[in-house]
Amino acid sequence: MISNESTHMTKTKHDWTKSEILDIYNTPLMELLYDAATIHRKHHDPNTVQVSTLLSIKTGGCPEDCGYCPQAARYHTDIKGNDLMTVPHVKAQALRAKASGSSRVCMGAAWRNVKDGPEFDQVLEMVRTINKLDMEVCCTLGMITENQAKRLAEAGLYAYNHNLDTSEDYYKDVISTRAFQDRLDTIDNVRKSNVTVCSGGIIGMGEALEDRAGMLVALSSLNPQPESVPINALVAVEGTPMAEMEPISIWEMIRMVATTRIVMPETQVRLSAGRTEMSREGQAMCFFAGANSIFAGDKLLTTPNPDVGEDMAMFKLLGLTPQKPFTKVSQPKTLEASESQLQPLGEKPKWSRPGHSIERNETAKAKPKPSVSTTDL
Ligand code: SAM
Ligand code: DTB
Ligand code: SF4
Repeated sequence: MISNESTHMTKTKHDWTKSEILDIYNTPLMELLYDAATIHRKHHDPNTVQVSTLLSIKTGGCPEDCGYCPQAARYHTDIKGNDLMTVPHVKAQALRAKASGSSRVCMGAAWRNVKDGPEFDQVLEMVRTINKLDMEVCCTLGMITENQAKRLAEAGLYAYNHNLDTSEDYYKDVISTRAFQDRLDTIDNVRKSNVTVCSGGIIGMGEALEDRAGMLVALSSLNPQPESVPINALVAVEGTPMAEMEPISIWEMIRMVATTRIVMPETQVRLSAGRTEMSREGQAMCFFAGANSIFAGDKLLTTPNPDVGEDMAMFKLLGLTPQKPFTKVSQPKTLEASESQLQPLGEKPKWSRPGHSIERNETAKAKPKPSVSTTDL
């Protein structure tokens, strides 16, 4: 049982311990749901869900070794890569997303980090274009410096997504090409601008419950806590090191959402990747447990997501309404490139490259790409 003191607390707590979080996660389900729903109602309208559309503006060919990711060049997946999208293409996609009820466009690029130059300038123009459509704009472009975060802010960026992914301990078993601290540093750089922070992680990568709790310790200790926390279920993609992972059960997702809601009462908790495997009943329990955001559209970045019509039918059934843009934080102003106060610094930040060996990642890298059999032709 969560004490009354914490259930009715108004001041956000930043010093949750792993054992406190594990106790919450393992609370008998009916009590956990009741506690999470009570906290949810104190801070949010329980009938409103924020809807974001993902857009992969640069797909595949990434130099990193994230063990879950189909876009890492070193693994042999079926992803069709593409160069950076044009601004008119992005605008057309954003208009489609707006017409289908999304309040936010989240643009993802398969980059390790942002480099100053024409491609980043093009992304800044995408941000200006979408903000002028009166939609919230989010980017997830890998690691960024303070100057780059501030330039995105000037262009009108609403949120920057950079996930911690898992606990600091388990992180070493997932990625070797950058360290957990680099992620914290990027979040810190975003915080130095007035862009909101979106950071969460993935469950179902073979981590222990302690790792799920450890990730929530790290996220909830950020001050301020992230405005948005995506909880993804691993999408196990053929060719990645995690292709054979056992899928999580819906109960694990419900518990993870409820625990996130309790330790981060004000954040928007996003029921992210993995919804194609969830029933409407399962998703309804996640919304009851405090999830109040989803990705809509039939594709995440490279993998399938439920059809938007099906999602809207689910909303109708549950009496849920899509959240209007800029409900939580007001719309940023867009400065045109010609009015910018900030110059590209051409920095060469010292992001780390731990480079230790992760057996699962090495094995997936060494596997030959499955050749197309002649009988398939
Ligand atoms: N390259 C940038 C980066 O890594 O920060 C941005 C894009 S990256 C695809 C954004 C996030 O998507 C990752 O941090 C991870 O949490 C999530 N993600 C990637 N592949 C996934 C998968 N197979 N299942 C679930 N989530 C995934
Ligand atoms: C997040 O936490 N999940 C989204 C978004 N932020 C960028 C990405 C999910 C990607 C799932 C695998 C894919 O479609 O490639
Ligand atoms: Fe690259 Fe991002 Fe995928 Fe990692 S998660 S391999 S950085 S696209």
